[in-house]
Amino acid sequence: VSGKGMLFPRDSESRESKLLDGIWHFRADMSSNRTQGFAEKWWTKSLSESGPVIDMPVPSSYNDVTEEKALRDFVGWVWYDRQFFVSSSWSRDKRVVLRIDSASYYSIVWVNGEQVMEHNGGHLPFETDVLSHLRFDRANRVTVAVNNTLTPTTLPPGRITYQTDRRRYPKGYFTQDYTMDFFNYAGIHRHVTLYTTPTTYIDDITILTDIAGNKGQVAYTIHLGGESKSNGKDVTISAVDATGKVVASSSGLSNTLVIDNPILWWPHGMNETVGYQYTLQVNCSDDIYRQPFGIRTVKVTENQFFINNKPFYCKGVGMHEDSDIRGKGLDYALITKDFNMLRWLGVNCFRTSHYPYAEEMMSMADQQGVAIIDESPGVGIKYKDNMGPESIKHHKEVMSEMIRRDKNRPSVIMWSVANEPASDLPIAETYFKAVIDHTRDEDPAKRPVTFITNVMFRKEKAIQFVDVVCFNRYNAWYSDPGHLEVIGLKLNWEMQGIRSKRRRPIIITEYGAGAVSGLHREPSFTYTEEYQVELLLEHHKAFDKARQEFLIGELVWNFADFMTVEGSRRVMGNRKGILNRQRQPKPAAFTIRDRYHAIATGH
Ligand code: BDP
Repeated sequence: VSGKGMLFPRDSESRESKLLDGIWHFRADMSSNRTQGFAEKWWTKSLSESGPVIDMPVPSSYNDVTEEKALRDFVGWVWYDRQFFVSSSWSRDKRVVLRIDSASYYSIVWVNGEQVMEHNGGHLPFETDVLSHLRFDRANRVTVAVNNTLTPTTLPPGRITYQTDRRRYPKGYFTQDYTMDFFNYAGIHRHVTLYTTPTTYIDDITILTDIAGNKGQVAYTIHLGGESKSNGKDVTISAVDATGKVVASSSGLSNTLVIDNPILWWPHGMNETVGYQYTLQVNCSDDIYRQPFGIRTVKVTENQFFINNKPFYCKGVGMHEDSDIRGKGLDYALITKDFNMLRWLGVNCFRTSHYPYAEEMMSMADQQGVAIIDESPGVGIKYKDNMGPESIKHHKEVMSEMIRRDKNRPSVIMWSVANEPASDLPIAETYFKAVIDHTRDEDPAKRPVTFITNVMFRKEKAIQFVDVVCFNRYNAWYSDPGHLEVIGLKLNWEMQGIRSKRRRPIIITEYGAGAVSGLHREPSFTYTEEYQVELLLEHHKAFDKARQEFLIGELVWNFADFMTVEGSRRVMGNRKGILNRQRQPKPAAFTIRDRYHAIATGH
């Protein structure tokens, strides 16, 4: 992995890109130990020469595109390859970078039979300069091997269990066990891109904004990559507004621009302007890069969350990257529909439960003024062996990668390092102190940091480190199912308890009930559409009381139904969506919509 930066590939006068999306050749290594591909060196020739291949779309999860159960539930190495050409104009005075925006989870990449990259972890990009491996006079081949096996030290963690009792289990019977509640979709989930930069190039840009009176302060730092020993004298910077007008300019690798009477970045519903962004145009002798940014501040006190010094109340949803056929594969139609539904619902905030989402989604949030609690893939950290030194090291690396990718985004108002870990275990104290401290150190903007707990406050060992307490609770669903009358009592008791332990604002990051579209019963009953509505309404009463004091947000679980592992607890996936998996509303969507449109924020 080259350089320090991970700027999103953007074309400019000095940069060109080529998407390698499309139909690739694909083979899952079905050998019993899943290592035939390595023994036979499948990367040395095209996959179609070393055995049978099938068509596989990129980007997409591979699980749901065929009729094979063995592939849907596959655990181990799968292999992808394709050919591509590069124009000879790319052979001179350039870097040619190969970038994969997300492959789940462990990837090795070869170009023309030479290994160029290895990356541990899904949901985050990795890239390297491949120029020296390219051929300009004939076809090139890129081969990607991806392994979805979860181990105690991956994020998310999991483990493989072998059933050895031959009297009861067939030979070779094993399962991939994990505690996270979503299907372990795998494959090349986002774009594969080749892009050029000059040899001396803009490697990284960091932008920090502040507001002083009627001035917006924009502090920037540029990191250049490549041979040149440039001291930055040839670097010029301009801040451009949405109409294309230059509003401030400067030079050098780091400096502060001042914008008079700036238009601030606001989430939806707090101001007439929403999601306003400027562009920082960076020119160095050969390279040009345009980085969008928003001017806004974020601050947390004992009871409140402020954006631009106005109190912010999060009207939110928990989400998933999940849909029919493509699983977790990036899809422009899907994310555009999702943002249209978010606006229709009146949502001003979501959590990237339970992993970093595609940059295309993050950019839509920046533009549309949707605030984001940016969550890492730290989900399912349930056992002691998920919290040892090796896990801490990996979790820190993942946080660094996330921050490197998302640090300039105005939509990101807080980092979440994990969802529902076993934060009652003694080891959790060391673990979360290390990961949370590291996250604070790494974020140049020093955003608030949290993790989401579901542990009872009395047993909680890690909320002492968070800036905002976020908790998930399924009153009248997992506990006391059918008993809506307990919701208010239990929530109040619990929030008071949390406050006595950690005096910070609270966000309820999950609450909800499963409802299968079309199931009805009067009086209501669990899993009917009526029950879901009644459960939400009962929560809202309790929220409205706490909102006067320290409750700064509510996120209903979930935006839409999503796929989970096969099992007796789930009816073809998790049905807590207020939309079904095809993004059509259940009655609960109207309940949330009425509420979110009625709650004014920031005025
Ligand atoms: C919480 C998890 C979430 C699940 C949800 C549920 O954070 O991922 O989907 O419960 O059970 O424990 O619906």
